[in-house]
Amino acid sequence: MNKFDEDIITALATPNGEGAIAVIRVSGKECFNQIDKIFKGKIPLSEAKKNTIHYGKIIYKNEIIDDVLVSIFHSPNSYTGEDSVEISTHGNPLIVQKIIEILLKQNIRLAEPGEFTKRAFLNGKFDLTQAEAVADIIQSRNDSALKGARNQLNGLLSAQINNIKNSLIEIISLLELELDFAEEDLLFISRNEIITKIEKIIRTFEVLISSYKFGRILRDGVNVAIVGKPNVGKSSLLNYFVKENRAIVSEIPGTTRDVIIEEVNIEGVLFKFYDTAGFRESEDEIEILGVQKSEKTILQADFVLLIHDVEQELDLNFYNKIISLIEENRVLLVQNKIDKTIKKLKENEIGISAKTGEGIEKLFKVLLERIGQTKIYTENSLIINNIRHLEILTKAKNYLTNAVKSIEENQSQEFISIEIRYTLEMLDEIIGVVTTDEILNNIFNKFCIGK
Ligand SMILES: Nc1nc2c(ncn2[C@@H]2O[C@H](COP(=O)(O)OP(=O)(O)OP(=O)(O)O)[C@@H](O)[C@H]2O)c(=O)[nH]1
Ligand SMILES: [Mg+2]
Repeated sequence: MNKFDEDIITALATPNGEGAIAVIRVSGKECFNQIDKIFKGKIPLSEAKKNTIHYGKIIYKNEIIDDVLVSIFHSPNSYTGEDSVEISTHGNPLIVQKIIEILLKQNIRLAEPGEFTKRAFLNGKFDLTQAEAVADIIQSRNDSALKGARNQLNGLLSAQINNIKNSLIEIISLLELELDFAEEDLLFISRNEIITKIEKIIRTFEVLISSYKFGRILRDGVNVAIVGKPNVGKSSLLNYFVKENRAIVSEIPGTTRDVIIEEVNIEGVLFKFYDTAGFRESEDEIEILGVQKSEKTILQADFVLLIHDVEQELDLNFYNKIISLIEENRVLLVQNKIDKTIKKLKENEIGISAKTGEGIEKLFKVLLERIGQTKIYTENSLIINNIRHLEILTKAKNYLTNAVKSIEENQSQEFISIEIRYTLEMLDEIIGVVTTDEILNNIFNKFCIGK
């Protein structure tokens, strides 16, 4: 099973700190023997029935360290695919530290970040996209991101990639058969048929590639800057979103000086709202710094809510200054304080009151529409959120586009099949049929220790 090394590794699998229980993981060939040196239960773990749980004590140099429950998993029926043990201790960091120190004296070493999952991948428990999904599952902070990660762990992306691989392999084998009959000038597959098939695959790639933006937003949240002139109600709006007095609100212009960030979950999508200092010329050094920060926040935002006091005239210079910082279609002009006026808004204008909450549902609706495709991407559709996948799929798409070009230019089959071969290499890289240490390290270093 251990294709890559024979070390036994260990790490704390639960969060550091006090808790009801802590779980220490150990994995590696015949790790039961090593644990038996410090575990005293009814029977030695190495003689116990496969995949069972045992009560006992961790004893080292005659000192009882803790009463523990030990679960044993025999290869291949474990997370890593190797022989593994999970020791559940009382959730005291001191106990955990002691037990790990003792384990390290038993020819066991500390696991690197993601090493358990890396071993699971190398032992064929799942492919690379699924291993990556494990990290996403742990880190998902909203429903949609979690669903996406679950789909990926369930192998939705791998299945899609494997389907595409199969149809490309079919095309290639027919093309290469032609080589054997080169003298007879036979075509085993019509060029038009290849083009139709390849173009269908290119479209699949395009859908996946264009899902990235949405996928990233699902995972990391949408950054929305709340900006405007002083006193228009930016902080009031932030407070309304989070339903508490998070930012100071006052009738004095120039109240907010720093950027205040709050996360809000709207229909399963994570939004990060940035309340900023109001834009105006100021002599006050701190306020000037605040305005500079506001500008920076706009540059990094996915969207800008440009808040305007409905009772005031729109300052076009100011509006143009804001949209010079970010594309216009990422700016939403929001008329605030509509509770104070009987003024009729134009049909496409968004009117709200940060005081009464009027219009805010509509604002959310527009925001969700703007981040887009909420309707196109339904629960089970495949969304990529991983830059590695994005880059590989983009390359794969280019190779296939070249393949189509070769056909259209009537080039011989070698030129077509080489592009298809390159595409296949790309697909293998996604699911991890071929990997390098560098790729693996990049992926697994982002995991936490113990996973
Ligand atoms: N009637 C009414 N008053 C509002 C509304 N929103 C904000 N206000 C009032 O407008 C004043 C300014 O509100 P803030 O939320 O502090 O405005 P701001 O844009 O954060 O101001 P700065 O931080 O100074 O840039 C306060 O007195 C609020 O109570 C609203 O929708 N209706
Ligand atoms: Mg404010």
